[in-house]
Amino acid sequence: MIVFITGASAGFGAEMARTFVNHGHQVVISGRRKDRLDALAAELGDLALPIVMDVTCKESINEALSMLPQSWRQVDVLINNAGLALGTQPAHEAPLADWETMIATNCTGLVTMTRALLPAMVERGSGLIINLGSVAGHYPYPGGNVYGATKAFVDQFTLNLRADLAGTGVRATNVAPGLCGGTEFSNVRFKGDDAAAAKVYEGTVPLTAKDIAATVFWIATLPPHININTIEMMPTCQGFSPFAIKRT
Ligand code: NDP
Ligand code: 8X3
Repeated sequence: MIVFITGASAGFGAEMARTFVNHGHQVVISGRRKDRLDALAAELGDLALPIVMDVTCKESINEALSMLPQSWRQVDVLINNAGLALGTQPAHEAPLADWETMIATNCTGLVTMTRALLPAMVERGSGLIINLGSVAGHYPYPGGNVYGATKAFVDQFTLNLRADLAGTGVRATNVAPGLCGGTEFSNVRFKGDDAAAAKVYEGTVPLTAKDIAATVFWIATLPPHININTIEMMPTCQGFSPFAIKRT
């Protein structure tokens, strides 16, 4: 298989790349940080192709895709993993620029990549789009405002893809994890405040990038007649809270 992963320079994406390459698949590893991609490519060898690309920039996506060598063009699996949360402030205090960046990355970037690679999949009658959603798209929490909304978009976009792709042989899946440690997610969310980031996982046994990679690999290697629509996963230590009621 040829697998195209966005956001492979860290976290889930890097671990997915390792998993697919270890099983003999070709993997395009993309992201903005060239040094990270080059280091991962050096680790993984010829089955990994590093491509510098910013999903928030249509021109960057088009340029990256146009640079793919002929033997890498027939992408079987697109994993729209690049994404981020910025901040945990309440909606009335959050910087608008953070909201714009989350929407540009988690929504616009994801649909731009999908629109670019989907027609060839439909033409061939096979292919798989795996989108990284989140439990934040299923349940509200304070400070989750736009991040959660972008992931709810991922949820519905994936289901609507399924509706349009019926009968084409092309599959689509939303993978929605909960608390997952060992990635740069919280370091990015807290804008480099690594102490605040570490606190998120204190006293927990969170999911790991390996758990997510194993799940994604399982989905991608199912027989072609099976489509996982949505898979939501949490660490056992994570649960739900009662409704918050502010009493006078
Ligand atoms: P990381 O921060 O570790 O990795 C994010 C990846 O996305 C990096 O490789 C980064 O690469 C890339 N990325 C960010 N912005 C862009 C951009 N504009 N263009 C291209 N690549 C970009 O996070 P995780 O691995 O934890 O998260 C991966 C996905 O999973 C995200 O969509 C996240 O929302 C989702 N998720 C994470 C959870 C968690 O708890 N960790 C739980 C649920 C969902 P670079 O900076 O080099 O561009
Ligand atoms: C990441 C999970 O709960 O931090 O999508 O929003 S959470």
